[in-house]
Amino acid sequence: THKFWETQPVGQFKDIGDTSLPEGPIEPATPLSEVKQDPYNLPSVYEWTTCDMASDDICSEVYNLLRSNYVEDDENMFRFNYSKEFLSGVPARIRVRDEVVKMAEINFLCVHKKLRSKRLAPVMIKEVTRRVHLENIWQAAYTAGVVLPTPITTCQYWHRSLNPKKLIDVGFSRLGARMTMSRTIKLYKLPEALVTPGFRKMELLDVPAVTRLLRNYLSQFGVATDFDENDVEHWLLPREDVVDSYLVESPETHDVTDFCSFYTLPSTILGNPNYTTLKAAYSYYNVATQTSFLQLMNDALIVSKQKGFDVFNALDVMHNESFLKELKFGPGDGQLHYYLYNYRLRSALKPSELGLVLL
Ligand code: NHW
Ligand code: EN5
Repeated sequence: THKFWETQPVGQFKDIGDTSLPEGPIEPATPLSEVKQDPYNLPSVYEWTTCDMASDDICSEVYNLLRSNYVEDDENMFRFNYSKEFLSGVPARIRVRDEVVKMAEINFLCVHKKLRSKRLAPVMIKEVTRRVHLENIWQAAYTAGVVLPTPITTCQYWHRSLNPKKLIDVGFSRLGARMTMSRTIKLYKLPEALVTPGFRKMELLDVPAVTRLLRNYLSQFGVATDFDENDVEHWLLPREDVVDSYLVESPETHDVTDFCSFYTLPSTILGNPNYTTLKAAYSYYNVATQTSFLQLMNDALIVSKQKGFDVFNALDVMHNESFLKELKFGPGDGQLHYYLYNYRLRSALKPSELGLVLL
């Protein structure tokens, strides 16, 4: 049972399959004057602080909390180590079917390891909900590795080894049956040179063309980000050690025909004497119209290998299934569940019907 989540405006397990329930907001918006004006009570000795992420000292405190206490894999071998650039919150527009909804993207919920299982998380979630309501936003999107009431879809993580020797040394992957290290290294070897003519890094002047390409691509998915040019500039313009974006500019017409991107999310390797950091690239948004998806993503693998990533990760969202197996990705031991707060879908989506990637 879910004593907290049962009280929240989210799809409930008991309602799965009940097609009489309407699609859309579960609770209506209320006048802002009716939103609770003061913060929720915390157990004594605790107090709320609003983190000014523009302050280097405060940003470092948040970064250090997460570096030591944020998400680990099920065997506690790796812990996400998001860089400071990721630690800001911005509103988003997410389209559900034909409706574009203003939402908060909730991320980086974290309770210090020593303060776990004291029901602090429900208070934090209620407080962030209250603060989002005061911004006149009534829906949210979030992902988690745990099952909560109730996923709009459940995605599988896939992993493409770029540096198989290190991945095996640190326990991220294992030597396959009847495989030697040298055969494994050969299996995952990538060419030095890129394949696609006109493949280049995205630049500021590409924002309008990339926005058009992405908006057109994302329009086919049941739930998707509604990107405008400002969003594309913020989320997709290349930033060293944060996000990498590449596109294909037709050598003849100079049209931007294809796009691929990935973000940088290292993990701390816990308790290994030889290595401290696993450098991982995560597939972000990709669009192929003139180049085959396979060739486009193969070029993305080549550049990520050149940039020193150990592994390239992807979810089975959008059309990613079409390249995962052929490009030698293998399924991981983790899943990612997607959720909406205060918005009911009539039925769950397939991962391939989802056009949304949260960092
Ligand atoms: S998912 C990553 C979340 N963070 C981590 O996993 C870091 C390591 N773990 C921790 O820090 C990305 C703690 O274990 C946390 C729970 C804090 C996770 N989402 O305090 P208690 C995100 O950041 C429920 C939601 O005793 P704890 C997305 C759990 O089911 N709920 O546990 C965040 C139970 O409720 P139940 C989660 O271990 C989205 C209750 O918390 C959860 O000390 C947030 C237990 O609380 C999770 N990941 O702390 C929701 N994990 O009903 C946003 C556990 O089952 C909603 N729980 O009894 C939208 C808000 C905005 C709306 C605006 C309109
Ligand atoms: C919110 N934005 O479990 C995120 N990762 O598979 C919060 N496994 O890396 C939610 N256990 O399978 C995050 N190697 C939920 C995910 C939490 C982190 C997590 C998984 C995803 C992961 C790795 C390492 C497992 C270590 C032991 C994994 C196998 C790789 C292998 C490579 C060769 C081909 C087959 C697969």
